[in-house]
Order: sequence, then structure tokens, then C-alpha cells
Amino acid sequence: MSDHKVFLALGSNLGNRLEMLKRTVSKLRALGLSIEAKSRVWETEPWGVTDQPLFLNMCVAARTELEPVELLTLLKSTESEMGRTAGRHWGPREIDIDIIFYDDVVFCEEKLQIPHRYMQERDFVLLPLSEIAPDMVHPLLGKSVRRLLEELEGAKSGTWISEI
Ligand code: PH2
Ligand code: MG
Ligand code: MG
Repeated sequence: MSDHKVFLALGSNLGNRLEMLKRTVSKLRALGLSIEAKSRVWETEPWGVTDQPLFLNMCVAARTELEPVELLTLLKSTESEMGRTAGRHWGPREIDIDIIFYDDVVFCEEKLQIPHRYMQERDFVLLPLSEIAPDMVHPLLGKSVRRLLEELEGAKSGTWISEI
């Protein structure tokens, strides 16, 4: 079976946010993802729905043999095991784990879009991602992560707070 390189974005704004991120990374390892790089942890303003607590966000690079939809299923069940329950769209959550890139695959189905549909608009993704994959090129936009971050209006508003 072949091995795929994926980039995941993690976010938490409920409970002990740092602990949520740490436990999630450990859980993903235990479930068989090989974590190759971790960004720092950034505290970021809520994006999209702004009347909610500040988030902690980070990105990880990992290797997996799972296909995109299998990976999504694993990430969703991990979110549930971490105590996430269904809530408001873009609202507060204990943990969110999103697939940003999967090799240079373009995947477009209703329940999953790769690259992540909004990544180029989100400083909370591009800031940490630029620490571990600045030269990765978005397969549809043809621009590097570094360039997407530079072009994002009002970006770099996060504060680096920790390493885990
Ligand atoms: N996640 C969202 C909506 N808004 N804002 C920040 N800063 N960080 C997030 O992880 C986040 C968000 C929906 O997934
Ligand atoms: Mg998300
Ligand atoms: Mg999600």
C-alpha cells in the first residue's frame, strides 16, 4: 500500500485548549498516523463566527496509508472521542481536525473537499502551516503557502503561544 503525505489543521476553543491539542496529536499517533512535523500553537481570533472564544490552532504533517474518505472518517471519530458534540456551524468546539492537503490531490465531494475549501482565507491555517510547509503549492491556485499568507489581507493576527 502506498503512503500519503497529509497536512492537518487542528483547532480548539472550548475546555483546556492546549491539552486538547496535545491529546489529539497523541491519539492520531496511536491510531497509526506518522506525525512528521508540528507547527507551534497559535492563539487566534475567531474567524467566520466572531462571537465565540479565542482559538488555539496548529498544523501537523503526517503520513498515512488511508485514502481521503477513510482518513476523514478516522478524524471525525477522533473528534467524537475527544468529546466534541454537534454544534453550531463554525461555532465553538473542543477539537476540530481538518484535512488541508493530501499529497497534491484535488478531491471534491460534498462531504470533503481537498485542498480545504477555505484554507486560503484563513490566517489561523496559513500561519501555522507556513511554519511546516511554506513551499507547498496549492494544486488548484498554483501558489505556495507562503504566498497565500502574504496575499491574505489582515493576516498574521495570531500570537504564537506554545510548542507541544
Ligand atoms: N474554525 C472554524 C471557524 N473559525 N476561527 C479560528 N480562529 N480558528 C478555528 O479553528 C476556526 C475558526 C470552523 O472550523
Ligand atoms: Mg474546520
Ligand atoms: Mg472540521
